[in-house]
Amino acid sequence: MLMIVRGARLYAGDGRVAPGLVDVEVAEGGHIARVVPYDDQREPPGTGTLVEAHGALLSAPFVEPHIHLDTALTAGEPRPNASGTLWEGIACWSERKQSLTREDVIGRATEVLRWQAAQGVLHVRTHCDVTDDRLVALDALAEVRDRVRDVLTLQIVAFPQEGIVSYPGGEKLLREAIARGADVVGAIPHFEDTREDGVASLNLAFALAERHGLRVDAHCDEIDDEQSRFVEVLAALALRSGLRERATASHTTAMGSYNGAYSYKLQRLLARSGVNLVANPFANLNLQGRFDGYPKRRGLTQVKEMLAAGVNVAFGHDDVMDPWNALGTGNPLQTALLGLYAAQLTGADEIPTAFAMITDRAAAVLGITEEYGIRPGCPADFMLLPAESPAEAVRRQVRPRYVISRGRLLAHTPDAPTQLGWPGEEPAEVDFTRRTGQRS
Ligand code: 17E
Ligand code: FE2
Repeated sequence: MLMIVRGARLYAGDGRVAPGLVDVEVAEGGHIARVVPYDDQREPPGTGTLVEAHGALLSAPFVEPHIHLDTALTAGEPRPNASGTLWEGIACWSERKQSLTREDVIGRATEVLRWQAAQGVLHVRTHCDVTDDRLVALDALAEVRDRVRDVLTLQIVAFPQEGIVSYPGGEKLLREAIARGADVVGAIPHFEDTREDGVASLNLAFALAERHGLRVDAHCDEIDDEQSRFVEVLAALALRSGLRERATASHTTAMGSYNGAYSYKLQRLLARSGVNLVANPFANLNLQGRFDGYPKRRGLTQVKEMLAAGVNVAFGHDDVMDPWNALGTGNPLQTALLGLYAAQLTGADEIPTAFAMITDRAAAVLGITEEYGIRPGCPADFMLLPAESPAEAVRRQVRPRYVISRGRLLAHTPDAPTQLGWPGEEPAEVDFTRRTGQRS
């Protein structure tokens, strides 16, 4: 045995926790051998690392379904995004793109992946701008993907930031990016010059994905225009091509402006099509509503409604210190907390769903459901969170105590208790898990 974790609470997916405590045994090869009920009388196996969980929450790792590693850590270069719009962000990036080098991209992307791995993220889908004649970022990220292969999985989306049809040479660059090893085909229909160009760009993206056996993930309707309706085109193409849950619509913020009658039609279509949605609350609370007076729109997709309609929805971080968000840490628990407030997923039964949206629901976006989870035969990728439930992990924004990748300890964050010298009391450790009224 390589490792045995004793006495953990098991996150069972879909926001739920399995009853009782479990022991998880990791075989020499780095995969999960057994998951059995915890028995404090049982002798631990003589070999392997013994981890006493003391009831901590054991979960498959966080999954980042949407980030831009090529643009990360470039905020303010060559100038800040003063208006805070998506459009000025794209303009700033277009300038910064001119000075990209392989080392520059590898350095920044690797740094953010280190942050994410330390915070329990072991599966990442990054978008990569391919509207660049040299495809510098694409080649660099492909190199990063190879370098990190033994600890985390990285999917690269060929993302045509400045368009496929409207950008000169856009289609050729997209094809070239696929030839050079992109995993997923991207698009940005709302940024194309005309509605027809937008539709044509989606047709192209799906045709390429079908031909090369790839997935599709489009930045789609990221605009406060209630007439931006490319998500229906994407869903129809997903249905007719058979790509279905292999297709994802990211952002879809225009949905926050659709009328009730159209929203109903769309909920039905999206559910039938099997497509995934990814909401990025940091970016879109920041970027949307910038052309509104008051009342000012929130610029988020219909998270609650689409979940209720049976659509898979996940939360992504999108940016870490780049032209679209000057902040960002890559920590999915922050994404989940912000997202659940933005989408008003604040009911007691909805808060655990926000945890699912950064774990199993995000894994479904990446299409890694077979190898993702705490089951015999799965790679031993997991984390131990110092929390009794998914809702507690989100509420207290805990850092994983241990991050295990392929049965190997990847990151360790010791608990850091706070001592409080409250008037009239001896200095004592603060228990942030205490419910109101429990103090004697
Ligand atoms: N590019 C884009 O089109 N939209 C975004 N939210 C980001 C980059 C981050
Ligand atoms: Fe994005």
